[in-house]
Amino acid sequence: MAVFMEEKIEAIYRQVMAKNPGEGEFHQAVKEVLESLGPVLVKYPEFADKKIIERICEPERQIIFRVPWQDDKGEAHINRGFRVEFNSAIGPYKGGLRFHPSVHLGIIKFLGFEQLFKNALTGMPIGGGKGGSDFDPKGKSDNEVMRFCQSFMTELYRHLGEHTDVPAGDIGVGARELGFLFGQYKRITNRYESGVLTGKGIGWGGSLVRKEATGYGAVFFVREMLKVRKDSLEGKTCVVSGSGNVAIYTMEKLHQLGARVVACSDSNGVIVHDKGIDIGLVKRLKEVERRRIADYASHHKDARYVAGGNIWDVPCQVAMPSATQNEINGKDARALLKNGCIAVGEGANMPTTPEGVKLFLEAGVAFGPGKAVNAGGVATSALEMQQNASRDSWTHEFTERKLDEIMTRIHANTCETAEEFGATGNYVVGANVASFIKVAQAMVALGLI
Ligand code: NDP
Ligand code: 2IT
Repeated sequence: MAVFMEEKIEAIYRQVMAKNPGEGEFHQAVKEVLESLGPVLVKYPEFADKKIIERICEPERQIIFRVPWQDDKGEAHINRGFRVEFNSAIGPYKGGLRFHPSVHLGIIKFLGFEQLFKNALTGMPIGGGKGGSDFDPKGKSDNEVMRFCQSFMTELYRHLGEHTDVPAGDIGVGARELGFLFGQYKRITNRYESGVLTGKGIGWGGSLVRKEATGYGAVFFVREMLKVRKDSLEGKTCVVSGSGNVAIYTMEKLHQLGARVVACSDSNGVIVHDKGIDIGLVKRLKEVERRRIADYASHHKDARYVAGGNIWDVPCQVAMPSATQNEINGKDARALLKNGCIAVGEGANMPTTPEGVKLFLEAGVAFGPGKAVNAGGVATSALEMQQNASRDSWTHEFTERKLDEIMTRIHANTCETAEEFGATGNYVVGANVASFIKVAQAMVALGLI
């Protein structure tokens, strides 16, 4: 029976690859989830009868559109916009927008696929979607970014709505971009529909703690993984890749819990500061001045900048990849293990290659996959939607306590599910199985749609 199910799943995977050519990241994300599902189909044969896996791998709707805009010199540019509305079985489509030159349909589909499972894990009523553009905000003026965002929303607005599809930020989309996007949505629709976007500014419908939530939540998850092993973050040496939204607040919470972060990075290089990264300085350089991490070294003579360096060569006990997909390969995983790494918490989406994941699991380190570890961001987005719906605003303490409870619950759920399905300690299986069952049960209940 089990072997038959594995073969059935293998056939579905081959079909997904054939139907979605050239989308390597999407194939990778699908494969990782499908590999966990054999025992699920044995326990719930109706999921196979009703072709839930085949349906879950096919987005409900995919939107691709032209985004024309003018730069400050009056020259015209054309970018491509995407929104993939993956699954709305348990709530409106929810997920961020990524603006980065590497964006193409396959990237948005992998992110949307991950998102639908992540959102199910949060326990909140949110479906999965993702969007973005190959626009590069780096080096653009505020006015150029505004014109781009206005043009992007001029098409996207017709697909959105607080009960339909609710975007937020991701790489290259932060408070500035969300402001311009919300402004254009409000202007076109003539509605102050706060719940249509999350990650908004505090003065115009945003939630306290949303900015910090992904990073803080990721650290709460790692804290829980270490607790199971009768260990803690106190005194641990940590490395956090990236220096954007997720990385900054990961570093801040690690510091608050008594750990020492010795390195962070951007796509140009790595900063190593054995005394501990000066998080206030990173915030100022990246959030306010929009500078490169290289500039950190001119403020601290005892810090080292390695242009083009590999952050995973910096020895640490806890690694938190928080930049982008496939940033830890097999070689990096081996370097981390050799240097004594005992825990890996994925703040980014799919930052570890399949070979890297295999090595971490075989070595028995505490490995937390992105769809569980970084779910605090979207969970707090759902808390923002709750506040918008009730026209309320909660305190920082209250909201952070809720986030902590959600992350602690996700950890317990993934841990228990792994155990129930014969994979004790394997959070990859726990996260894939727990979230799949939740979405699949809703899809069965809603009929063949
Ligand atoms: P930001 O744009 O704020 O920061 C991204 C950081 O990662 C920057 O330091 C950037 O460096 C680096 N980076 C991005 N792309 C690459 C690349 N191709 N190679 C090397 N470094 C790169 O994004 P976020 O912090 O919001 O997102 C980081 C990760 O976390 C992404 O995987 C995202 O999907 C995930 N995530 C984000 C959530 C959120 O709420 N924001 C929620 C859950 C997950 P540089 O400036 O040089 O490009
Ligand atoms: O990957 C993610 O979970 C996000 N970028 C956040 C999504 C959201 O809707 O808050």
